[in-house]
Order: sequence, then C-alpha cells, then structure tokens
Amino acid sequence: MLHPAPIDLERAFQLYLAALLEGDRRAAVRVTEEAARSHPITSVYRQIVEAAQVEVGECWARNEISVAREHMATAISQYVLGTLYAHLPIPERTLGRAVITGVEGEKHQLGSHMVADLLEAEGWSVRFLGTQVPHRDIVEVAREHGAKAVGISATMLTSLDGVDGLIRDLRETLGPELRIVVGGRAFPAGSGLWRELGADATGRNLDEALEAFRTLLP
Ligand code: B12
Repeated sequence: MLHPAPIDLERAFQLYLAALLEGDRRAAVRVTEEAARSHPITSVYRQIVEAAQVEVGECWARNEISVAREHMATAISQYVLGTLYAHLPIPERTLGRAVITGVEGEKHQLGSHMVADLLEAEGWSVRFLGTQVPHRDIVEVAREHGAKAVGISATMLTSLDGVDGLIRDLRETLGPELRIVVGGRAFPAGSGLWRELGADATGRNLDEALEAFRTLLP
C-alpha cells in the first residue's frame, strides 16, 4: 500500500498561514495535525504556528490586513494549540512545579501558552495563568502550587515595570529559593535586562525557554 509522503514543514507553514488569513479553522487544524504525525511537536509549534503568527503581525504592521483579520488568525492559533495539546505526550514523572504567566497590562499570551504546553510535555507540573492577572493572585497561585519556578512573559516594553514589580512581589513572599525565568519579545537577544530585573534565566524562543527551565533542575 502506498503511503503519502510526510508533509514538509515549509509547505505546512504556507498552508497554515493561508488558512489563518482566510479564517479557515478546519484547514488550520488539518495541516497542523498532519505535520504533528511526522515532525517533533516543537517544530510544529515553532515553524508553523509561531512563524505564521509572526507573519500575521508583519501583514498587520504593513496595513495589509485589518485588526479583525489578525484577531481571527490569533483565535484560530489559540484553538489549534488546544487541539495539539491533546496529542502532547505528558510523562508520568514530575520534574518540578512551575507557574507561567503574563503581567498586568500585557495582552500577548500565545507565546507563554506554547512555553507552558511544552514544559508540561517535558514533565513539569504547570499552572498557566494567561495574562493580565493581578500580581497578588499570581503570587497566591505560585504558593498554592508549591512552584519551584515562575515563568514571566512580556512582549511590550511597557510591561517591563510590571515584570520588575512581579519579581519583587514573588521574592518578598516566596523567598530567594524561587527560580524566575523571563522571556518574550521585551527581552531581545544579547540584552542583560533579565539579569538586571533579578531573574535567574531567560529564553527567546521555545528551545531556549525549555533549556532555561532545564538549568533550574538539580
Ligand atoms: C496576536 C498579537 C496581538 C494580540 C494578542 C492576543 C493574544 N491572545 O496573545 C492583541 C490583539 C491583543 C495584540 C495587541 C497589541 N499588539 Co500585538 N501582536 C500580535 C502578533 C501578531 C502575534 C503575537 C504572537 O502570538 N506571536 C507568536 C508567539 C509564539 O511569539 P512570542 O510571543 O514572541 O513568544 C515566543 C518567545 O518570545 C518566547 N516567550 C514568550 N513568552 C515567554 C515566557 C518565558 C518565561 C520564556 C522563557 C520565553 C517566552 O517563547 C515564545 C515561543 O517561541 C505580534 C507579531 C509578532 N511578531 O509576534 C504582534 C506584536 C507583538 N504586537 C504589536 C503591537 C504594536 C501591539 C499593540 C500595541 C497594538 C495596538 N496598537 O493596540 C497592542 C498592545 C497590547 C498590550 N498592551 O499588550 C507589535 C509589537 C511591537 C513592539 N513594540 O515590540 C507586534 C510585534 C506587531 C508588529 N509587527 O508590529 N497583539
């Protein structure tokens, strides 16, 4: 019996982007599920979903698509992450407990959503809070969950004060043992900003994010 050749990631990206821009959720789910059968899940997240979201942002910045179309595309990507999550191999063992969150005023949450999913697939017990959460509530969840690490996501430079405040609040209540990882577009390559804010590690993309959390393990 003949099996169709596995879909190439570049081709899958093109099909996925077209599906996002047309608002075709069914096609977006189909292409990512097909890609997930023959490629590592990190590649599907990074080279298809993330790459397409970045391109959607470029189209929006060039005024080629409306805000409505960008929102439609992002809503589809959020849905797609939900469908891919169902296929993530979640190990039985628990490596450690983590909370992943955005800060007050920050609206971007797809990147931290991906980080949270893939940390779970690595064996972390994760509480993902989305974004725009009051900081005292984040501290409370981290305490209740017994978090060893908190990952904080920031895209906009205007969120950096919030990151600074949240790190202070976390350290004040949960002590210096708590490990803090920051990431997102607000922390560009080569910037030592993360260290200045008192974080223990940073990551600019999914692979670096996973590596940053690995360094916290004994
Ligand atoms: C979707 C989107 C939105 C949505 C977000 C909805 C949602 N539920 O997330 C909405 C409509 C709310 C939005 C609003 C705005 N947005 Co916007 N948005 C985007 C867009 C198109 C995609 C974002 C995305 O999903 N990216 C894909 C993810 C996977 O990438 P990522 O977030 O960078 O995450 C990765 C890494 O950064 C890292 N990471 C992320 N978090 C963490 C956390 C940890 C702990 C670690 C280790 C790593 C890590 O790992 C992730 C995976 O690799 C981007 C374009 C882009 N280039 O990203 C613009 C973009 C980010 N937005 C932009 C702008 C300007 C805005 C607005 C100001 C627009 C406006 N005038 O209102 C507002 C600001 C709102 C606010 N206060 O936060 C600009 C930012 C420019 C800049 N200054 O940097 C961009 C780059 C668009 C552009 N090309 O100009 N936006």
